[in-house]
Amino acid sequence: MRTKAAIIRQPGQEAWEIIDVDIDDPKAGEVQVKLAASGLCHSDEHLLTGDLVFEKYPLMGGHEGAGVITKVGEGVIGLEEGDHVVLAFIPACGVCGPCSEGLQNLCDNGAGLLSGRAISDDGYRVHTAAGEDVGTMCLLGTFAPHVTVHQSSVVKIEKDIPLDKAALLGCGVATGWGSATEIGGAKEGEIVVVVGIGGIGINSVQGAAAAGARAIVAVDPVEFKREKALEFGATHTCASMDEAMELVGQISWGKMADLVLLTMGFVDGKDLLPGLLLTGKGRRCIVVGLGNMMAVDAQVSILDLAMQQKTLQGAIFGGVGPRKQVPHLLHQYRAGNLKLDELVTRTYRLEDINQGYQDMRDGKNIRGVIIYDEQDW
Ligand code: CXF
Ligand code: ZN
Repeated sequence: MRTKAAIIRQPGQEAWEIIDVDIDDPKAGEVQVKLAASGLCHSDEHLLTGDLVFEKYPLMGGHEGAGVITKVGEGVIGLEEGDHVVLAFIPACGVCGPCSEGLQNLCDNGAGLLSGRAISDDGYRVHTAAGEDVGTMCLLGTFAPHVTVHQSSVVKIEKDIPLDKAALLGCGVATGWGSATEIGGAKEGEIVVVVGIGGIGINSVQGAAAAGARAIVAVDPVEFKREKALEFGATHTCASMDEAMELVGQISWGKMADLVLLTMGFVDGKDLLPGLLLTGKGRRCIVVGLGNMMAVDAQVSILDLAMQQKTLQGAIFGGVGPRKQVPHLLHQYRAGNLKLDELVTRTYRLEDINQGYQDMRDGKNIRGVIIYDEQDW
């Protein structure tokens, strides 16, 4: 079928371009989904800046979304037409080594995340524009009202959950919450510092609050984001890591934080040094955000890291597989322990995607969301 999509033709392109795209019917293991919404994550902005470079262009952006299954390919298990689903940026095949060990967020199919290729026998040939293969962001390409995706990327959800909110579980909510609660292991009574309050950091704040942290210090240069963090459970705010250094020193009586989460939209190698200095002896500093994909330099005091027995760790999708974490978080939403409605600052039509990204750059959004409706389908 023919649909439209926001794509870029090359890394470093200034703006998203809306073009017509033809979508194949689902082949074995795939489903076609009519999307209700897609979140605007900072990682798609990395495509524009060229900090993330894929193998295949043109490339459809978008890697968190939710919608309704419209077609089902052969051999698909546990999904049928009419099912409501979240599209998660991490695939989980269920049978590879990491999946079998319960590490679904590290599924071997994730190897293709940054390729643009689809998980199918013939690679790219799922979406085409004027006969030419089109790649997809993280096996999804949710900046389109219809997509054909592999079942590994699809999580069935209950039908009473509003799809425009469920969409956020495909990346930001699961990543932010799990990085605090699972990878970071935030516990009752701890001091947690979250650096960067966007669609991921804000969910680390609410995860840390749910875990019972006694102090949650939200660090962001943008005042609006600091105020939002307070609504999501932060107890203190600072404009910079330098400022946080003094505050965390005071509230911890010099012991510093139990957990530091680097959730900025762009993490620079130089950010590790202050991140680790904010981290207490024997405590944990987690890198959640991305920087330039080729960057290898980082500033770390080896002496401090070794002598103070600190842990420096990465995190992907909050450390939990999407088929476990998405339903879990939706139960938390129903129980009133997870704010989703309040995460959405502004909504946009696909045609206004560049405004959405400008608002992100201007610090106006916690999460901007593209909404699809009859006009798009
Ligand atoms: C990223 C992880 C690397 C691929 C793009 C998505 N995660 C969150 O935005
Ligand atoms: Zn994302």
